[in-house]
Amino acid sequence: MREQSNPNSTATLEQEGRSQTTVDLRSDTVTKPTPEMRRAMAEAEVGDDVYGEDPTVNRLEQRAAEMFGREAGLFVPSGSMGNLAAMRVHIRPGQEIICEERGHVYNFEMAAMAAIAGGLARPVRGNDGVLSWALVKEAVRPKSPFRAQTGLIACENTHNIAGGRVLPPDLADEICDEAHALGLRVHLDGARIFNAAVALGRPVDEITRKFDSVMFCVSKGLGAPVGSLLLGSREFISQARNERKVLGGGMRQAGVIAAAGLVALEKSPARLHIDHENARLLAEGLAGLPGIRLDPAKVETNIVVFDISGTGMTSAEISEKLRAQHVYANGVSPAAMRMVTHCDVDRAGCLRAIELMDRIVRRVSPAG
Ligand code: TLP
Repeated sequence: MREQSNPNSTATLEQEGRSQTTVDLRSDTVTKPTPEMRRAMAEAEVGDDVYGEDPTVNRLEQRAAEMFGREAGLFVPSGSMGNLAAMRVHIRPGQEIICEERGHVYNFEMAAMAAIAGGLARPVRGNDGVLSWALVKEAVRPKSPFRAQTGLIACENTHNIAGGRVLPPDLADEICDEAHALGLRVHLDGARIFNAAVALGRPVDEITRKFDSVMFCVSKGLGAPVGSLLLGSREFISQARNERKVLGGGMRQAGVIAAAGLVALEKSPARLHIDHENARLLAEGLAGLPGIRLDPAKVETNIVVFDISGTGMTSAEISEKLRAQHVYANGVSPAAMRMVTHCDVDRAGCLRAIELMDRIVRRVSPAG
């Protein structure tokens, strides 16, 4: 469990010049390391990881690989770098990458897929972000001298912009089986795979077993300050290690941050259900407000995305009004907003966000 003294402690907030009552729902990336993480960081045994000599990084890579039933793991500074290194290993420049239309690799990674991996996105619209083989197969290019060829299929679980939707394991397995039958590889952006595992009540190795490579983040809901892991076969990871260096991600005494990742991996999954309960609470409260469209039954994990077009305000306007009262939330488009629960917001914070949203959409002044 996360220690009580850490989250948004008055001292920390004062040091940062933030209000004691800030409720930050912008992302689960905003979480601060727990005292246990900070202790582990201070005491971490380190070495030069580019030489493979950092014992703490090695332990994190081995532990992650073991949890996911994989031969090897690679610690990378960010989820974006993990996805990019994987894409550079899997495809040749000029090949297509089939991904979900609102997927992170396509929309939020600065077109690195094209600019640095040489891939052309072939986006497919999923059902609430959920891909199936029936949808993916339509986008697979037949062998042709006139067409760029499919190089990779990239899935996302949970799906961020679709509101933290879980990719059902049978659909994931089918995509992988059918892709493999055609000689295609499948990569999983599992930035929040532990949230999916908790929602499904199944271990991460079971729900990711057929993917050729998996990326997950310790720096999101798991609460570590920095880092992600890329997992796969020994051969894949050895190639990805070279790609990490090409991308400038060869870190030296990275055990200092890997130590927090180890704590996150061992301790944090056990508390993610709290974030899911808070997200559901938030969704149920928001769904009843005038001008907001949202189906709380679809909120399976820690992300709530909702349509605000009926409020007559844009997401930027609502964000600004929220921020003035120390509640932070961002738009995903002018007509939609996202709120993400995590270990540094509690039930009371979510209730406060609902109450404030109620006043904003009803145009009642925050002071009442
Ligand atoms: N997502 C961030 C933003 O970039 C949108 C967030 O606040 O949610 N895959 C998925 C599914 C992600 O949501 C993210 C980050 C990443 C990859 C990239 O991770 P980082 O930020 O570590 O590069």
